[in-house]
Amino acid sequence: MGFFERNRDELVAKGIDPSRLPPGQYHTDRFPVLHVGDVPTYAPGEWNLAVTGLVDQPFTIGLDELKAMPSVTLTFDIHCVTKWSKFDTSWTGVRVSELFARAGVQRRASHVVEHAEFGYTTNLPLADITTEEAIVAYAYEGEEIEAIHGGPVRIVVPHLYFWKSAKWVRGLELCDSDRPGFWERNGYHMYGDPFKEQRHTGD
Ligand SMILES: Nc1nc2c(c(=O)[nH]1)N[C@H]1C(S)=C(S)[C@@H](COP(=O)(O)O)O[C@H]1N2
Ligand SMILES: [Mo]
Repeated sequence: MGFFERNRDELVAKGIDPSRLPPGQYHTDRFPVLHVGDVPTYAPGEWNLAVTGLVDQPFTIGLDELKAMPSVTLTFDIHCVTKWSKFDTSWTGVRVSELFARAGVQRRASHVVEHAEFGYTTNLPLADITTEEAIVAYAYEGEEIEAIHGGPVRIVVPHLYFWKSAKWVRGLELCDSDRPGFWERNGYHMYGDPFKEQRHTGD
């Protein structure tokens, strides 16, 4: 029996529904760290997030103001395209839809580009970043997010591969077309549904 089958059997043995594991993935209890480039550090008060593009009122929000907004704590399974999945991760933050409501999304906006530190970007349809589960997260398991995992603030969009969840997010740009981000220009899928194994362009 191969690694992936054994890994799936482990889930069953633990009483966890194996259908939570997308095809071609294995589960791990570890929390791997994955990114290109450096981990940024911020002086207190330095981090902020800009909501721009096809909105009526573009704005920039700091960390204190973000934390003062209505928050949710939600538990998700996350799936990285490099084949690890981690179950029951808990994140606290503000729904992206709350931020967009404040900005007033224009009718022709159809997609969003997440802009992160050092030029990392990723794209997704507006509908996918405005679900009940898509959040601008500032806590992981009740604690501040560690810098290596995207702290102080990252996006979490759990239903897509985890590269769609920008760490160190600094901007959300509303667009009227689907513009490929960093990995999408480098061969990854424009949408990235883990249950359809949309890893690469053309999958
Ligand atoms: N800014 C930024 N965000 C990023 C990445 C990156 O390289 N830079 N990598 C993505 C990928 S491929 C994954 S799997 C997750 C990894 O998050 P983690 O390191 O907290 O596990 O971050 C995503 N967000
Ligand atoms: Mo990833």
